[in-house]
Formats: sequence, structure tokens, C-alpha cells
Amino acid sequence: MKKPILVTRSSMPPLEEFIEEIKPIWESHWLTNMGVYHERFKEELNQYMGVDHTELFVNGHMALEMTIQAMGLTGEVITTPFTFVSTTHAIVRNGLMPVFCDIRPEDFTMDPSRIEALITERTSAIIPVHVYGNICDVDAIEAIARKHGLKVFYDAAHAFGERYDGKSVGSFGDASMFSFHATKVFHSIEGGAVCYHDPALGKELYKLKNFGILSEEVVDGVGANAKMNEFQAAMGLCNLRHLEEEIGKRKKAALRYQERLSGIPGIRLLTPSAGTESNYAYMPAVFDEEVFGAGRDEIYNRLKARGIGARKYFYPLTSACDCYRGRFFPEETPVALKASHQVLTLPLFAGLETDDVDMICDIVLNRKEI
Ligand code: T4K
Repeated sequence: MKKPILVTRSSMPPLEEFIEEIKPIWESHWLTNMGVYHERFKEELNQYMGVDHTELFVNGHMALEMTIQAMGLTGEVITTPFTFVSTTHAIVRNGLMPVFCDIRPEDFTMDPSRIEALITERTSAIIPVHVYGNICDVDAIEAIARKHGLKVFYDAAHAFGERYDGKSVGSFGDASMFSFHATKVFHSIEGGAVCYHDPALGKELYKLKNFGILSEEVVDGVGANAKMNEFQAAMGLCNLRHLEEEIGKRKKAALRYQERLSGIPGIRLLTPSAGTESNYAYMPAVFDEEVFGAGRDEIYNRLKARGIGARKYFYPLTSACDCYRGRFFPEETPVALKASHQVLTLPLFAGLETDDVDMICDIVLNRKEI
């Protein structure tokens, strides 16, 4: 059997390029605390994304937690249960109550038509997720937020590098969080960033990630430590140079999946919606057992038996996680609950060859010659 194929594989810049990039660190001995790489990375991200303000973090989760805190959110936050646990945990760890809104069946993002019914006098914000890089209905969500005086903070962990309706994904809402984890289309080993509009929010974010320290003698906030270090920033700078190439390779594999699997009764591939310049972050396939004859779990096991590590992103719903049992109720979001039982994210990364995609599709389709 060939070597296992996992759901993703971290992209690596050429080793020599990374070594060249980090050599000056040996001369400077400056490893962290907003060094030159940190500042350059921030500048280059602003330019790449076409935004004015970005703050960097040690990882995406801390960026989420600290932005929620910096925004001064209170009471209830409307969010989605169809996401990685980080989104819900960040709300709960801030002492807030997540109120789960159901998702749209077509792209699994928050369903704007269900938001208003969830708003109470305690609601302070909406935290939607551009899940799999599918951009939410930002116009509808932001119109509701404006009407009710709510903040909008997007969990854009999956959406780095995307544009929607010609606009940068970092420009929507009050702020957007990006994850630069090793498993993402673009990474800085671990890392995260928040794009925001209000400089006052930026000041709060900076204080929170750096103990509240503004200068040697001024500590103006009860902050923690969530700084990105210089090696992370150097990896980010290297990977940014290769991002377009990376996305191009992913697109090739994604289109091959579409050629092979779209039109098969009982299989639906979630493809980027119109108006989205996609980063091809994930390859979610939805299996309708009654029509296809095999359900998601059977396909997962079938692939696993052949060394293919597809993943059930996102099962269970965050509202169904053990730590939230008896506290949140997954049945309240039936579309999300059904999606969590039907979706399987198939392997997708830049090094995935057409032959690999074909082999995976043959196993999914149970072709006899495999
Ligand atoms: N919001 C959303 C919507 C998110 O999806 C995430 C993270 C966050 C917030 C929080 O952002 P971060 O704090 O993580 O920056 C992975 C990632 O760890 C996580 O970043 C990601 N979402 C989540 C969807 O997936 P696992 O537990 O599935 O990772 P793991 O270790 O099983 O890795 C998956 C595959 O990736 C492996 O089979 C092989 C490959 N891989 C993994 C690692 C760690 C590599 O090729 N290289 C590596 O270094 O969570």
C-alpha cells in the first residue's frame, strides 16, 4: 500500500529559503516580543489583504478569545455550532453565553433568516464562521447587526486569502480572525491574526496579548501573553511568497474532485459560492445515505481501511460536545445537526496529485478495480 494520505499536509517553503530568512535572527538574538519579523509580517499581511489594521497572535484561538474580550462583549453572543470547538470555547471562556443559530443547507454558514428570532436585550454580538472558507452572507448579517446595534466578529480561520464580491475577506464586520495553524492553506506554524477597523480595538488587542505593557513603566491593562514569535513570523513571510502557487495546486485537486464526484446521486460537494475567490481550504462532501447507498461513517471507514485519513469536520457540533452536555441542545439547530452526520472532508493539500484524487474517488465510489 502507498503511504497514508491524511486530510491535509502542511505546506513547507523551500528549506534554503527559510534558512536564509532566519539567519539574521542568529545575529540579532531577538526571538520574540514584537521584533522586526513580527512588524514586517504585519505590514505584508496588510498589503496582501488590502486592509489597514492587523494584529498578530500566537495562535488563532487566542486571537478569538482576546478579540471577544477587547470588544467588551457581554451577555449573549449569536454564533454557529457548525465549527471547530475553538469558536464556542472562546465565547464560553469569556463568560458569555453562546446562542446557536442554525446554518444554511447550501453552504453550512450561519442562516441570516434565523438570526433576528434569537436576539434578546442581552445580545451583544454575532460571531459567524466562514466555515471551510465559504463566505457568510455578510450583507444580510451586517444589516441585522446595524439594525440592532450589535457587533459582528467573523471567525475567518478558514478563509485567509479569499475575496468576496471583489472585497478582501478581512474587510467585513468589526473584525475578522484568521488562523495560521500548520493545517491551514497559509500558516506560520502556529499563529493567528485579527483584522479590524477601529484603532481603539487594536490598542486593546495589543495590550491583551502583551500583559497590558505599553512601555517599560506603563502597564495599562490586565493582559496575558499571546505574542507571535519571530520564527513564526519568518515562516509566515516565507509562506506568503508561495501562497498563490499553493492555492493554484489546491484548486487543481479540488476541480478533479468535482469532475469525479459531482453529479453522483447522493453526493453533494460544497463548492465555493458565486462571487468568492476561493482558497480551496477544504473539500467537504455531503453523503445522503438513502440516495447514495452508503453513509458518511461508512465512507470514512472505507477510506481509513485504505490509509486515507478523511475527517468528520465538524462532528460533533460544538453544542453536542461532552463538555457542554446538558447545557446546550444540538436539536435546536436541525440543519447543522444533520450536516454534522453527513459531511466528510476529503484530503486536500497542494501536494495531492491527480492520481491520489482519483484513487480516493474510486474508494468513495467503491469501484471494483481498487
Ligand atoms: N476557528 C475555527 C473555525 C477553526 O477551524 C480553528 C482551528 C480555530 C478557530 C482555532 O485556530 P488555531 O488556534 O488552531 O490557530 C486542526 C487544527 O489544529 C486547527 O487549527 C483547525 N482549526 C482544525 C479544523 O483542525 P485537528 O485536531 O484536526 O488537527 P490534527 O493534529 O488532527 O491534524 C490534521 C491533519 O493535518 C493531520 O492528519 C496531518 C496534518 N498535519 C497536522 C499537523 C499538526 C500536518 O501536515 N502537519 C502538522 O503539523 O485540528
